[in-house]
Amino acid sequence: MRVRVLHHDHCFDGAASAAFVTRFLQSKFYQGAGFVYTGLAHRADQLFEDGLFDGDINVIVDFKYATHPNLTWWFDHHQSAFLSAEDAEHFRHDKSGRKMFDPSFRSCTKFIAHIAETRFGYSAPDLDDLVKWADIVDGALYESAEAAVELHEPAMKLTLVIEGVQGHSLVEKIIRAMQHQPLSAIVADPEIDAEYSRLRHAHLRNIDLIRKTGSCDKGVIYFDLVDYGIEGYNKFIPYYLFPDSAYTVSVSTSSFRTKVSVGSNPWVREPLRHNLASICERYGGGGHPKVGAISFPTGAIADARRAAAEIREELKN
Ligand SMILES: [Mn+2]
Repeated sequence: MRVRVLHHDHCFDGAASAAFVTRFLQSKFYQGAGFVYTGLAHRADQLFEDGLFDGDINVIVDFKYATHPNLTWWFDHHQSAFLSAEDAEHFRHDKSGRKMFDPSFRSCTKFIAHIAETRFGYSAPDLDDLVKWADIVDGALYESAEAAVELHEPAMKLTLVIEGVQGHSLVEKIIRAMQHQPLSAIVADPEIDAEYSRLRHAHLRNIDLIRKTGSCDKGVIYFDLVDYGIEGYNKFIPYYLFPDSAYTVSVSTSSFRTKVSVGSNPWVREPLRHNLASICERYGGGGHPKVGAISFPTGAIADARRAAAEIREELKN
């Protein structure tokens, strides 16, 4: 038997969710099954191709709902979990008891751990540290912007690798390692350590680049990385550089999308006035109340910049 796990790609919580759900399903439902992993990214065109659901069992974690009849399990915690009102309606009529959604959880990993324990009597104490760090990383619960940017903890090093590495094979290696190894052992793996060293240089360069291209007006940071061909950057760099800011809006582009990223400063004291997922949803994007994004086709840079400019103005109020 083959279990296909579709997870949010290049995301620590997405990888940790895939690792945790594997342990849970292997132990409680599918002993001896082979688990295979596919990373999913938000993009402007079709999100789910039919061929994705090719396992005997198909699981989505930390990513949008799919109405595909071959979808067996689904766990998500994004406010924007449904592509359409029809999808949300489809979910409400689900009778399987295996489609789970709770946007009040900061990480999907913790949500899966909670459901596994409370509904299925499954717990994995050796994964407590993994669950704890997924919550810190996805919930932005770092004590400071310095702690989020300076990469001392193994989980932060792994986050840099997972978010920055090209392709899926190293992410898959990490997902498999997360099921049985402590994070400190995973970062010590020579292949992962080599990628970390490479990406750390890029990270330091990104800090310089955002310092150079970024500006902050009325609490809103803005920068545009389109000309530099950089899509991925540690999302806390802007608050490290502009500690008095409340929001960030940025434009970047990669091989498969042009992206507007919208974030909020986790260390700001005043309550935030805007729901960023709702703002992004108006432009066809989504996310969480405190962080969201919009994907455009690669060539639609002018559209992306226009949306970014509008959102920037809206957030200044
Ligand atoms: Mn998540």
